[in-house]
Amino acid sequence: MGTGHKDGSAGATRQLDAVVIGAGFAGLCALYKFRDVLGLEVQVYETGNGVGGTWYWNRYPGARCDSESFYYCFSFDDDLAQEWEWSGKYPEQPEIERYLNHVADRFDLRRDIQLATRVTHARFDDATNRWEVRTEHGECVSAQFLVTAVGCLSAANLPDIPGRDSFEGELCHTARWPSDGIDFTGKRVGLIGTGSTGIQAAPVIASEADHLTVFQRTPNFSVPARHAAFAPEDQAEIKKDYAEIFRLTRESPAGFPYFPIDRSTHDVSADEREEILEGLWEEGGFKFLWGGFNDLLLDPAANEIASEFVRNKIRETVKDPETAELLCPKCHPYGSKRPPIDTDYYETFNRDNVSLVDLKTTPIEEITPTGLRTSSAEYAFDVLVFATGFDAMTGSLLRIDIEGAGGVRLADSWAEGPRSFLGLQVAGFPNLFTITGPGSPSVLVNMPVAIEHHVDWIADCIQHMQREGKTRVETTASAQEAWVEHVAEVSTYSLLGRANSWYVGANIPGKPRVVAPYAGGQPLYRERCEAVVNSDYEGLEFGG
Ligand code: NA7
Repeated sequence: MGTGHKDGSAGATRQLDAVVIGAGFAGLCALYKFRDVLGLEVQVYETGNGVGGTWYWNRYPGARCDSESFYYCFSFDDDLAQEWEWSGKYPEQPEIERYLNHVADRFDLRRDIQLATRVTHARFDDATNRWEVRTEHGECVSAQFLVTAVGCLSAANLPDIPGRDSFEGELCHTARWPSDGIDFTGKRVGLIGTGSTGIQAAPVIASEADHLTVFQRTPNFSVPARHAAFAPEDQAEIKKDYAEIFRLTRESPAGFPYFPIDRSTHDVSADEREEILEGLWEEGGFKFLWGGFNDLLLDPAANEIASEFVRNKIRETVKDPETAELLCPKCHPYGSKRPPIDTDYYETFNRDNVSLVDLKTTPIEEITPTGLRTSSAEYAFDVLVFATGFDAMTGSLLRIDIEGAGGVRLADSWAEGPRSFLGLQVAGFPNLFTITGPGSPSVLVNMPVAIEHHVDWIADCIQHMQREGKTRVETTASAQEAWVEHVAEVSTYSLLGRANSWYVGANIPGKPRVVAPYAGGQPLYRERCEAVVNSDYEGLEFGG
């Protein structure tokens, strides 16, 4: 750390109102709101060479959104919603990246976004109530507010498998995909990981490669997406209803323009149940989780019925019974890991050029210069694809060295797991706001909806400070403690804690096991956020 840093903000070249870290959905939305609505001077820093966040980085083959396009987008500007044309139900990565670039251009956001710039340090100065923010290029700026828009699934997890760096072919993590792609033609490809990403990528890679070997540690329950292109009349219909669609996304539990059906699995006969599940399977998408019954994530017996339905679909689809059985999840309830949706995933295992390796019985021992060795066999590959996920929820925040009041580091504050008030503020870190931070519904809600809510809440808080002439805002330790307890309690009512998933940090060796997102649903969460505002910000202390 240079002397400028030790001297507080003396080394800062610019005095800003806010620094926003990240230029994905959250960063773009925050810049628009803080700069163009609040009139603040804002600088956005983004590691990537382009805007888009998740949709800039995840350019692997088959990358698609799992939420439907017409509500996986911004609602803050009517004209934007009316003029953008989505091509179909589940857009592929390039289309969403184009949308976010369009947003950046349409609102003239680029002039305040510095690309290819990672924020490395942020230090709160108690004397000035300002953040000193440093980048990898050695720049230093001072800002009253630090707003993280770093994404919940941004810190790629590249497992430290022995011999990893000795591989002489092409090795790539799906979230760090080369911009000019990888040509799989005639190649032998190894794919590690069968989460949403591996499940989207496998069918596309298999259609191009000479041979694809999928290495599966935990099988997943996947439901068909049933992607379809929009006809012009679909677009017109959506646009006519946009106000109502966006209202529903704000009011429904998961940020979709639909409310879950209020019916228990046990309210209907076995035949009716089968018919309902069959209908949802045909319709495709996330609706399978909440469109038939209200208890799949609450009642293990109800969940087992839906789980077995999916297993039977896998057994019907995959011709080789041994492969089918390996693909059937048996150790976690459906939905306790983030449920993937797919296009021809299980069908892919009927291809002659695809094989499945079960890492539970034959774990990877090392990566070799020519491929990979498990406890039972050696495999030769030209390309190794890591679809091994992310250090979710906290990884992208903790990769920045954030030092709060009194020199306390965020990494130390969160050594036992993330702690926050509403997932928006952290005790001991004044003037820091975390968009979709741990402890907020975030990944359990359609992300753009969760993001817009947070950006609005933060903007209201900043306006409140401006009105009151305050320069410092901080959550109290007791408000944070109460929220952390509430988040933990709510999580016990759902089956979310029952799987070794990234929701609980179990995919990262040594990470404390905590259900990081708030599982109480959007309505309850928004009510709590609103109650804080209406009680003159009970739980926050203002100063300066
Ligand atoms: P996920 O859902 O975390 O999936 C990662 C996959 O990689 C999963 O199958 C893991 O097995 C597997 N994995 C992770 N580490 C290893 C090692 N060391 N060895 C073998 N296999 C491993 O990440 P995705 O990118 O698919 O999806 C992330 C989210 O993005 C998704 O949920 C959506 O919200 C969008 P495991 O299950 O841990 O046994």
